[in-house]
Amino acid sequence: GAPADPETLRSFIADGLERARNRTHALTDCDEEDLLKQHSPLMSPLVWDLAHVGSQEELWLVRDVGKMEPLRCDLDQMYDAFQHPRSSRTTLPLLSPQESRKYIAEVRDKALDILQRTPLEGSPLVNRGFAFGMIIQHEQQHDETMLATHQLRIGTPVLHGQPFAPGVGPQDLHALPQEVLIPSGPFTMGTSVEPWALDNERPSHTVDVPAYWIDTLPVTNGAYRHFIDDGGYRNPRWWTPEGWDHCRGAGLAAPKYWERDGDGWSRTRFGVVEPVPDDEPVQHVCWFEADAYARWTGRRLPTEAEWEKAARFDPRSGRSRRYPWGDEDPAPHYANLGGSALRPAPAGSFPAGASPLGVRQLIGDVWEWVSSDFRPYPGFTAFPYPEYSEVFFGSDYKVLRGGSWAADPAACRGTFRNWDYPIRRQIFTGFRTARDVTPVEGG
Ligand code: AVJ
Ligand code: FE
Repeated sequence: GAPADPETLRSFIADGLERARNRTHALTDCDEEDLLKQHSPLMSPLVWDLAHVGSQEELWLVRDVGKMEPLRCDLDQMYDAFQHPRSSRTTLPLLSPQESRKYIAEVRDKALDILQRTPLEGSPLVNRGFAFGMIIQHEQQHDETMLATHQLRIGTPVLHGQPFAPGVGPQDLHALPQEVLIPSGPFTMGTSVEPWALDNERPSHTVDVPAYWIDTLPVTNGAYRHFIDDGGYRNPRWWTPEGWDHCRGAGLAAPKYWERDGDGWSRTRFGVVEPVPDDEPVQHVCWFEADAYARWTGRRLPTEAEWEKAARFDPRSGRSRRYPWGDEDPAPHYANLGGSALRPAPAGSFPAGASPLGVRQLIGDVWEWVSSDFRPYPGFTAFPYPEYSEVFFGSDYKVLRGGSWAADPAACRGTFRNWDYPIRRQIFTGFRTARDVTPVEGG
C-alpha cells in the first residue's frame, strides 16, 4: 500500500503512474485501424480509452490538484463517459492515435511536476496521495477494459500470454475440501484507513454474518459443463424470471466465446482457438448464469458481506485483513493479477494466497459475482465526485469482487468493489457458490 513517508510515497506514486502508462501503451501498440475500429458495440474504440485516461488525469491532477490552466478544455466533452455511449464514440472527432499519445504524455509531464511540489497531506483529495492513487487505479481499470476489447477483436493475435510464476500451480487439489465453513459472528467490512480506497469501499462498519459454507475454489469450466450437459440453459427452474427472459431472448447456451467442437467445447482466447480447459475457473458468464448454476447445484451465490468475510476475516485475531493472505501487497506467488497471463490460473493454484480459513483464489483470476446489488455502505459520502459510484447505486447493478487476472494490484483489494449489469459477459467474470448452515450442522 501507499507508504507513509512522503518521499517514499512520491516515488511509489511515480512508479504506479509509470506502470499504468506502460501497460496502456502495450495495449494500444497495434495497427491504426485496430485502434480506431468499433470492435463491438459493447466497447469504445481503443483510441477513446487511450485519450480518456489522459483527460481524467488532466481534470484531477493538472486542474484540481495542481491548480494549473487547462491544456485542452475542448476535449472535456468528447472524453466524458457520460456524454456519449460506447457504441457512438467512433463517430466523434476523436484525437488520432498519435495525437492521443502526445496529449497524454503532455498531461503526464505536468502531473509529475505537480507530484513533486504538492504536499501529500492537508485536504482529503491529496492526503496520502489519494488523487494520484485514484488516477493510477482509473488508468489500470481502463487497461482491463481495453483487454475486454482485445478479447472481442477478430483477427491475427496481437497479445501473447506470459507463464505464471514457478510453483504456484495446483499441488494439493486432492487434499482440498470442497467448501469451507465460515463461523457466525460480526466482522469489519469496508475500510476507513486504506489510503487509496475509493468512496464506495468506505467507511468501515461491523456486519454480523450468520455461519455459512463457501466454495474453496471458483467454479471451473469442467463443473460448469455439467450444468450445460444437464440442460441447465433450457430449464426455467434454475433461473430467476428476468434471468430466464434474458436467457431466451439473448439465446444463451454456454459462456461467451465458447463454441461446440465435436462433443467438447473450444474457445477463442485473444485470437487463438483452444479447447476449453476443464480446470480453469469459468469466465464470461453473466450474473443470471452464475445464479442459475448455483441454484442447479442446490446452492446460491454468496452475499457481498459473505464474500468479504471469507476474504478478510481472521478468526484468530478477530480483525479483517487487507487481503486473504494478510496485509502485504499482492505478489506473483499470492495471486494472478496484472493482465500478463491473459487467462485465469487453474483452480487450486496459489496455496500461499489462501485465506486464514483456507478459501483460495479470492483475489485475481476472475471477478466473482455475488448476490448483492451495488449499494452504499452506511455512512457513505460521494468522494471526490458522484459519478464514480453514487450514480450507479440501486438495483440495476450487481457487485463483482476480488479482481480478475486482468486487474492490476493497484486496483484490487479485499475491500475493492466492482459492479456491472447482471447481463454482462464480456468482462472477466466468474463466481463461486455458498450455502446456509443447516440446523444439524449447528450454525
Ligand atoms: C468500476 C469498472 C465499473 O469501467 O465503468 C472507469 C471504472 N469509472 N472510469 C467502469 C471507471 C470511470 C468503472 N467500473
Ligand atoms: Fe473512465
